Amino acid sequence: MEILTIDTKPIEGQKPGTSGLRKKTRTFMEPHYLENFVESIWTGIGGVTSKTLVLGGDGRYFSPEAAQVILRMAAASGARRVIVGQNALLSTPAASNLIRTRATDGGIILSASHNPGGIDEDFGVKFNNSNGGPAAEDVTGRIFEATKSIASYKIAETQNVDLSQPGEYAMGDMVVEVVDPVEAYAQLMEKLFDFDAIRRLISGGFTMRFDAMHAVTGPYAKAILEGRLGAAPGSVLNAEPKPDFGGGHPDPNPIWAKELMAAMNGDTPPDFGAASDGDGDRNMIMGPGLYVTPSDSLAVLAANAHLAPAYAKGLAGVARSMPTSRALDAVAARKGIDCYETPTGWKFFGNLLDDGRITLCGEESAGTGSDHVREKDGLWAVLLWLNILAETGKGVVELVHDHWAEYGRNFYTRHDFEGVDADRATEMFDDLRGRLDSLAGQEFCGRIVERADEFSYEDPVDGSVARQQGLRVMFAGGGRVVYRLSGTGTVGATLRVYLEDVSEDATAQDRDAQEALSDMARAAEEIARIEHYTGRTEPDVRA
Ligand code: VG1
Ligand code: CO
Repeated sequence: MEILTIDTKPIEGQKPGTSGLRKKTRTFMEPHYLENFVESIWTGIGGVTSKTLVLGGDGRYFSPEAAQVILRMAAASGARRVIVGQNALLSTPAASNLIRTRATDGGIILSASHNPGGIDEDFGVKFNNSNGGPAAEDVTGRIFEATKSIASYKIAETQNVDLSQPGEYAMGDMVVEVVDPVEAYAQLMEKLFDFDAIRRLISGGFTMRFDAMHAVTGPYAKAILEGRLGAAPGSVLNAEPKPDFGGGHPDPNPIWAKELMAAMNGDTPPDFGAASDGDGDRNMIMGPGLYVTPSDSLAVLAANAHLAPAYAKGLAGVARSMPTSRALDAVAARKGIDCYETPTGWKFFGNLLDDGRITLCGEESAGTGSDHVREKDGLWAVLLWLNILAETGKGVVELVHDHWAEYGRNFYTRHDFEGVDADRATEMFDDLRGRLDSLAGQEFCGRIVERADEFSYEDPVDGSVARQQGLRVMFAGGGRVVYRLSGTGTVGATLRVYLEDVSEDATAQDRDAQEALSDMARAAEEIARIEHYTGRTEPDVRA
């Protein structure tokens, strides 16, 4: 095996965002683009010599080729072993689990998550630490610095490794270990939850539909829901992972999970509906005729997690990303446990989980997880829901309505304005940032602003500080508007406007969230002048 040293030059824009580096697939396919970034990862983590890594991803277009490049670069730089999911497939939580249980030095995940796949769509590369979680900001910062000064990279000249069969293969001195992507993950789930109780629920006639959206969770859901738990064959839809996700957005929300929405809102809906995203870390939960917002789902899970064996002792604490609704805070207050508020992105939960401060955490963007891995975990959330339904004997709708009756209801929605002009979006933020201090006391659409600020976060474990994590406007009476720019998009800028209002009105249960938040949406427009800066009057997505 010959090791080549290839001369290269820095490529602009290789700055990891909310969750790794995401770009158009064609950008990743340009000469040296992937190689520069991978070599910079090696630099950012202090080299890979003698290290063991995990490698896998959501199977999107260009993944097989990228996996071979990464293997050849790992071998060239002296890695000891790389554990790869069969056909380079691993869901993000399964990768996190392998990184942890095999005591490795970290891993590389090939995914752009919920973004579409294909040669004209998106690709992504993310490095996770030895704790199984996304690299923290100091590491991504070092990786980015390395991309700006790279002059060469090392790559082995050798045959591709056959990744289609489990087994061990040699690449020079490095071992490539190809593993079944599902097995270890399924075993972990079986340890956390009461599979017998869920099996009894299902054999008693409880029906479900899980939409894998042609993405990575298909094989996991088939093996666990249909295989181990006995859900009827065909309960898992779109179960075969495809490089272009069947041409859809593998994003589990009411807009993109159309088939599931139709089934759950139809005449004979199953008892439970769920979906996951491209890389299997997000979840969407539905009951007959009811979409459970991710923020509500997080709160319901926190309130009831003790019904599952893994959490029977209770939760050490909980956390949510700042824009996530404060429904979780009400549960934490009742339980007398800490509730942390972190910036958007799973990397900020890592220290809290490692330090034992929290057991459960989540984001409004359909991510929920616990200390079992260091990523959000779509199927885990589905199984925890099923475990809770089995224990309580309640249906989804009843459980959610009971929750609102007990804790109050937080109306919540996120409005996304996609592909807006990045410079104009920055101007909008600069303008609003400059006016934050003057907003208190002003009235917008009948609401009085109590306080407004820009969120920054000091990590209580290592003291690191993350600034400029979203502009917040808090109203008297508990309403809130948050503005953020996405760090995962690949075209222009995506403006996210998060709207929340609190209701203690028990009759609010049937109220539509969009309608309940319509004056908040108008206030959000008035405060930030969204139309003036972006030209948009309507969001592209109301999640
Ligand atoms: C989005 C979500 C964020 C999530 C991130 C990665 O980030 O808002 O909550 O952690 O995607 O999720 P942004 O910066 O676009 O708002 V995934 O499923 O892409 O790994
Ligand atoms: Co994802």
